[in-house]
Amino acid sequence: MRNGRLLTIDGNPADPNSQGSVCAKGVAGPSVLYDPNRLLYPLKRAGRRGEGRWLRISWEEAYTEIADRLRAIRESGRPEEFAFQQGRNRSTDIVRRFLNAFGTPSAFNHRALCSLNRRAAILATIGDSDWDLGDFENTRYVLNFGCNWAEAHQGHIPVAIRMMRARERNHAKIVTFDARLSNTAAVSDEWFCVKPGTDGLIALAMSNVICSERLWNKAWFDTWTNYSADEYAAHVRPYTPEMAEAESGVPAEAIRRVAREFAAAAPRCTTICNRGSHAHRNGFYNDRAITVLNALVGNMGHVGGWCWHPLSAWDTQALPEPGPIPPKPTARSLIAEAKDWPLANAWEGKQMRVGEIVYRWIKERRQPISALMTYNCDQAWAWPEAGLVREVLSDEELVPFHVCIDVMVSETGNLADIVLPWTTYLERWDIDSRPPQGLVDYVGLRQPVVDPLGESKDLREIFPELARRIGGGMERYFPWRTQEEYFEEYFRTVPGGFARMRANGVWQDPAKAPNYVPYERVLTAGELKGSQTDEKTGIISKGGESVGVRIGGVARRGFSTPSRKVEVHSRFIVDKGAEADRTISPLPIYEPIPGQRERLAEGKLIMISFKWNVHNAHRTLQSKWLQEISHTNPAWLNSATAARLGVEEGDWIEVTGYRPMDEHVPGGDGSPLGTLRTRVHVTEGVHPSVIAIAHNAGRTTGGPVASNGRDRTSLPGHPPSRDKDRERVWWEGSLSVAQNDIMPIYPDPVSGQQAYHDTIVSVRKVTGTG
Ligand SMILES: Nc1nc2c(c(=O)[nH]1)N[C@H]1C(S)=C(S)[C@@H](COP(=O)(O)OP(=O)(O)OC[C@H]3O[C@@H](n4cnc5c(=O)[nH]c(N)nc54)[C@H](O)[C@@H]3O)O[C@H]1N2
Ligand SMILES: Nc1nc2c(c(=O)[nH]1)N[C@H]1C(S)=C(S)[C@@H](COP(=O)(O)OP(=O)(O)OC[C@H]3O[C@@H](n4cnc5c(=O)[nH]c(N)nc54)[C@H](O)[C@@H]3O)O[C@H]1N2
Ligand SMILES: [Mo]
Repeated sequence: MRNGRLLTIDGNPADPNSQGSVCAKGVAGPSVLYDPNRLLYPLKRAGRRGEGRWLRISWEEAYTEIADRLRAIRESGRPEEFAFQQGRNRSTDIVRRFLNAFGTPSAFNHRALCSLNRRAAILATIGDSDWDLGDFENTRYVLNFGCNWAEAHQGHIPVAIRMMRARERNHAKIVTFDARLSNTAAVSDEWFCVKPGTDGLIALAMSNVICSERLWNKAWFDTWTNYSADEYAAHVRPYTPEMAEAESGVPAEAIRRVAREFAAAAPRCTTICNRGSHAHRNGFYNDRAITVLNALVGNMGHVGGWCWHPLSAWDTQALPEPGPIPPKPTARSLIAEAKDWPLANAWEGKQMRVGEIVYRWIKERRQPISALMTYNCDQAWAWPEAGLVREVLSDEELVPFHVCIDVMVSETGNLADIVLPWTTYLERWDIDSRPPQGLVDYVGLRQPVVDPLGESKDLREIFPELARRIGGGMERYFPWRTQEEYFEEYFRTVPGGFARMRANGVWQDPAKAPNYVPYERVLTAGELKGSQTDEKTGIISKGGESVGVRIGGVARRGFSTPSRKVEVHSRFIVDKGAEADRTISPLPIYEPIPGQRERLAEGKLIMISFKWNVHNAHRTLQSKWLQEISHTNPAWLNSATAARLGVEEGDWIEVTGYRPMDEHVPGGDGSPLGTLRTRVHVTEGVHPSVIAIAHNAGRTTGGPVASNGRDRTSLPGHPPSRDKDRERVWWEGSLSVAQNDIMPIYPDPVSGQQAYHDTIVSVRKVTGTG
């Protein structure tokens, strides 16, 4: 800081995850904070929705109007008609408190747009967590299926630094499967270019090699999974490396060799996967197959192996939420329950929703919505069929009242009735911690480094005020006079309390050990008291709940699955499927994407998407520092494909997206969805059946920096910008396309995960410019 102004940002060395490292997006924080297009005052729509005409209003006016609207809904006895739409955020405690106090279950999130399949696959298999945390720091071999950890991944820098240490210190080998030469593939020892949607098949073929060559850890598999290694060997026998080669394009010999290397490094080897493997129509099974590959070599929970932690954030038992806790809503929400997708909400406490169907279902009037509040989410831009989202948000009958809380005018905010200016993460408080990469949980405090600019406010101020004004008992759940008071109470069990948190920013209990082989833990006499053991299965239960499993006469904790073992075979998912009339395979299988082969044969391509290292989805596109580095997203085409289409570097093309041809998908009739015009980047670094378009470009709002000069509006009542850089947007007019306008809503029928990388498109050369 200098003279009260933030100049730059460093990492906190006390943070056990980042250990003091930040990425480009972190360093660029000041350019987000001082973005001249930031929202600083509440705005009310003046013209039609989406017309872009606004009136500056006072917080008093905003609060009054919102509270009156919400109070009427609450008092009508249909609290579910107030829906809340959130994206990735660190304020979940206060959001949950407000929605529960209000009594609405209509809490929509972005899970299915993001990581649902990976979570569901892990939950089905080990039960203990929905998040794998490979022990990269200590590993010798990493098998990466479609994760771009050097640029993206939810583990961000904490994963990347450990990967690089593994290479330098342990001479770890990193093998990456990606449909495109990502920067992760570039820093790997080997890159295999896969046809999209085939990672699960490659994992099954590797399993086949490991079984048939007996490279497995048979003793571990037979002890700790609910299926025998011999049975699994029989199950994977049809998935030969030759079959995997024919489907994926990865040579059978390479599949054999990598499988052998992976098994030889066990237990200090691990897989990592992400949206590349799971954001597919068959993604649940892909990630199941990848997860079970770890069980085959017996690396689960071991040093340098495939690990996890039961807590993906702070320890809520050691740090209980302060104050009076509102009860869970009793009202029901058809849209939130999304019962057509049996695994979305199958696990207690891991409600995942199916975000991509929300606006389609509102349009179909499956459930009336009287008021919508959007927060930290830009579904009108970042979600599939973004045009449909915009259509629904524009319709005052379908969405009679829309309040958007954001730091800048987004495509979503543009379609609101009231926009509330939110503080950036540099001006607000949050309790925060991430899945612990070091396998020991911790808690962090985000604290303001500067006073909120303009009249921007955080949710932690907005919600208590709204609760008081809505009244009817809601207010009693918000007894704190200041945010400091709330956190004072939150951190009372931390030695040194809030003062220590303010000084260090983070706390980790030194008595806690890394979560290695948690399943082996021997149950204490106290834990066993009053328990029963099932003779046949060895499952130990107490008061109707399973608490452990007897292995060779010893009572151990096991896994938190119904069998207390790794569920290679899952009856649970079969039963869940049956409830929704869906057939789910109990074992990992390979399911080709319906219709894909036929449409590729017609010359069509598969459109995939990816993220750049210097941008975070939508929320960094107004950073002038980051936009200067990356502001465009031409379509990557393999040189052979480009030759076939008769296009060269820089040529213009028209890309038409089609809906899936899939009876299990809403609207799955194969019809064209929309067309965009873009330019071509010809490269060897992409699969010949693929067209790859980066996610991080294509804004039409947010000012000249974010929109490459398309949006030059100034916000009413906002001070004119004194930032001269606004006139130096040298990338003005650069190509930037919104890919999601031609991407269909495509939920995996099993889980609801949006299939981001299965869009069928046709490509046509056009002359002239876009
Ligand atoms: N084509 C394509 N689409 C994708 C993806 C993809 O890879 N390809 N990825 C998907 C995934 S994984 C996800 S999780 C979703 C994410 O989609 P969203 O959850 O909608 O996330 P963002 O696009 O980041 O939008 C979040 C909003 O938060 C605001 N915001 C919040 N905090 C801050 C802050 O402190 N500073 C700034 N500047 N803005 C803030 C931004 O203005 C923005 O309007 O998108 C999905 N959409
Ligand atoms: N810099 C940056 N970091 C981020 C984010 C961001 O926006 N920017 N967003 C955060 C969020 S919300 C998320 S969910 C994570 C996502 O983190 P990742 O999942 O690691 O990243 P993505 O770019 O979504 O997709 C990963 C890769 O999948 C590849 N791919 C596509 N189809 C296939 C396939 O069938 N097989 C294989 N093997 N590869 C395929 C793409 O080319 C891409 O390189 O990143 C987080 N971190
Ligand atoms: Mo995500």
